[in-house]
Amino acid sequence: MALWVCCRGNRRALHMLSRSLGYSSGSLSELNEPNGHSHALVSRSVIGAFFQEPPLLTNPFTQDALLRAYLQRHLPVQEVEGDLLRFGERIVTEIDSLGRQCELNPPRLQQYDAWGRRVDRIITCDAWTRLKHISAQEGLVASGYERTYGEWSRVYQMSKIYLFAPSSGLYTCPLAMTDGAAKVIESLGLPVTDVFVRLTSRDEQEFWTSGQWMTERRGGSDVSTGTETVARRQQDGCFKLYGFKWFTSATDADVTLTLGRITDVHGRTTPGSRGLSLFLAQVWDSHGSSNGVEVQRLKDKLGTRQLPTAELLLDGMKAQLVSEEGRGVASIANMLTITRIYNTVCAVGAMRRMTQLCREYSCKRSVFGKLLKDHPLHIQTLSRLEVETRAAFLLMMEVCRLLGREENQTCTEKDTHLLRLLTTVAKLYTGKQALCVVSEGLEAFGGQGYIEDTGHPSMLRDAQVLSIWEGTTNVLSLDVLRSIEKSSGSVLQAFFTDVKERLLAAGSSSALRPAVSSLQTSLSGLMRFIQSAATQPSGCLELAARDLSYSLARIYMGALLVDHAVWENAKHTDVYAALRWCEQDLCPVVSRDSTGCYDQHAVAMDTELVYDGLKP
Ligand code: UCC
Repeated sequence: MALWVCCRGNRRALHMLSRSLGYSSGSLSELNEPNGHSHALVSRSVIGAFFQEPPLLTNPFTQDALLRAYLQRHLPVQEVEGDLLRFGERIVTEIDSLGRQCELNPPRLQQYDAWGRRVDRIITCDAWTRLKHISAQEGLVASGYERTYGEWSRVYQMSKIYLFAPSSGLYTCPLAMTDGAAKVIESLGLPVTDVFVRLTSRDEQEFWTSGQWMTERRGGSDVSTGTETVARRQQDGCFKLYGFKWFTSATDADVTLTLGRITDVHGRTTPGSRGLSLFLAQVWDSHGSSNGVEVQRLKDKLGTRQLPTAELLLDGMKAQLVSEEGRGVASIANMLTITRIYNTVCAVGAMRRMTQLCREYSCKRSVFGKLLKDHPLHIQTLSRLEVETRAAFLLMMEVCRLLGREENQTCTEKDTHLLRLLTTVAKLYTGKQALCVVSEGLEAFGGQGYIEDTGHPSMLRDAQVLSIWEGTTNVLSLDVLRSIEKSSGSVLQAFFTDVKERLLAAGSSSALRPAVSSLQTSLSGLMRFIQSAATQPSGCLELAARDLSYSLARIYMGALLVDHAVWENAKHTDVYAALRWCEQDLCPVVSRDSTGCYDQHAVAMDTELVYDGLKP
C-alpha cells in the first residue's frame, strides 16, 4: 500500500524501481508483499493497476445464520427451507438488478397527451411491473392468507419479504398496503370477495395492489383532525369522494382504502375521529382511466424514489363504504398493523443486507497492509451492528409469530395484548436502528459508501423513511400509551409476564447470568417507574413516552436474545450477542427519570433551550 502511494507520486522512481526489480516498464507489474498478498503496481502509467473488488451479493438466505437457526428451531420444514434457498438465489440473479433499475428509472407523470387532453398517466419502468409479477408468482402476499403452515404462515411469508425487501426497489411498499387491505377485508368480513381474491392472487395477471390514502395537507399524523375529504352518498348506495390527498404512496395501485367524512342531507360533516369512515375504491379502470382522480404532481423525495408517491385531487371518486359510519380510524387500524409490521421487516432486512455486504467486503478490502477483517477495531464495529441486527430480527419474528397465531385463532389473551403493544414498539425502534446500522455500514466502505453508482447511498435514503411513514417515532410512542390505556394496562401485564417467563427459563445458564441479571434489574426498575407514573398527571407519562417505548423495546429484545441463546442448538455466538446487547442501558426511562428529565422544571428549560435566540 505504502509502496503504491509512493509510486503514484513519483512515476520516474517507479520506473527505476521496476527496472531494478527486473520488470519491464509499462507492463502489469506485481510485487509480493511480506504478508503474501500479490500487489499489482501499475498497468497504465496514469490510472494504475489496482481496482478494488466490489462487495458481492450472494444468496441472502444461505448467508443468514440467524434466520436459518430461527427456522430450524420453529419451522423446520424442508419445503420452506427449499423455497427460501431458491428465492435467495432468484434475488441475486434477477430481483436485485430489477430493484436497482427502479432506483435509476424513477416513475414520472404524464399529465397531458399530445393533443392537450388530461391523462394523468403514471409511467413506471418495466422493472417495476416485473417486480409486481414476481411478487404475485412468489406469493409474497398470498402466502400470508393461504396459511399453509398454520400459525407459522406469517413467519414463512415475512421471511420472504425480509429477504426480498432490500433488493425490491421498494416494491415492499405496495405489498404492505396490499396485505393491509386484504387484512381489512378479512377482519371486517367485507363482501368484496373479488377484490380479496385479486389482492391475494399468485397469478400475475390477476394480482392487484392496494394503496392507503390517509394523509392530507393538514397532516399525516393527526388524521382525525386533518382529514377534509367529504363523501357524498349516491342514489345507488355508493359514495363520491371529494378532497385532496397530500401523500399517496404507490399511486399506481389498482384499488385503495381511504378515509372521508360522510355528509348529511345539508352537506354537513361530523368533526374528529367520529366523523371518519373508511372507503374502498378502484383507482384505475382496465383502460388506465382514473376514477375521478387527478394526479396533481409526483413528490420529489429524499429517498423511496422508486415509488410513485403523489398529490391527488379526488373529484368525485366513486367509492364503497366499508366500515361502519364513523369507524374509519378503528377500521383502518387493521391495515396499520400490517403496514407497521412490514415497516419493521423492511428495517431489519436493510440492516441484514448492510451487515452482509460489510462483512463480505471486509474479506476483500485491504488497508494499512492487511484485510479489513484483520483489523480488530473494524470487526468490533461490525460486531456491534450484528448485535443490533440480531436483536431487531428476533423482535420482528416474534411480532410475525404473534400475528400468525392471531390469524389462526391459536393465540392466547396474552398473545393478543403482546401483538398490539409490540407491533408499535417494533416499528418505532427498528426504524431508528435501521438508520443507524445503514449509516454506520456505509462508513465500512469508506468513501465508496458515499458514491451513488455503488448503489449504497440509496440504502441510507430509503432507510430514512422507516421512522417517518406509518407513524413517526413520537406518534407511535403515543400509540404505546394508547394501547396501555385502552387495555387498562393489560398490554403491560402481558409484557412483564412474558419477559419474566423467558428469563426464568434462562435462569440456569451461568454464561447468560450477567444478561439475565441486567434484564431483571431493568424490568424491576420499569415496573417501579410505571407504578409511580400511574399516580402522576397524564402529561408526565406523555413526556416519558419515547423513553418508555425504547425501554420496552430494549428489554424485550434482550429477553428474546436470551431465549434464543438457551435453545439447545444455540451457538456461543448467540450467548455472546445476548451478553453484548444487555450491556447497554436497557431501561432509559428509569435513568432519564432519575435525572429529573420529566419534571416541570425540565420542560421549561427544554423550551428555553430550544427557542434560545429565536427572533420573532
Ligand atoms: O399513508 C402513508 C404512506 C403509505 C405508505 C405505506 C407503506 C408502508 C410500507 C412499509 C414497508 C416498506 S403514511 C401515513 C400513515 N399515517 C399513520 O400512520 C397515522 C399516524 N397517526 C396515528 O397513528 C394516530 O395515532 C391516529 C390516526 C391513529 C389517531 O387517530 P384518533 O382517531 O385520534 O385516535 P383514537 O381516537 O385514539 O383511536 C380511534 C380508534 C380507537 O378504537 P376504538 O374507537 O374502538 O376505541 C383506537 O383504539 O382507532 C383505534 N386505534 C388502533 N387500534 C388507533 N390506533 C390503533 C392501532 N395502532 N391499533 C389498533
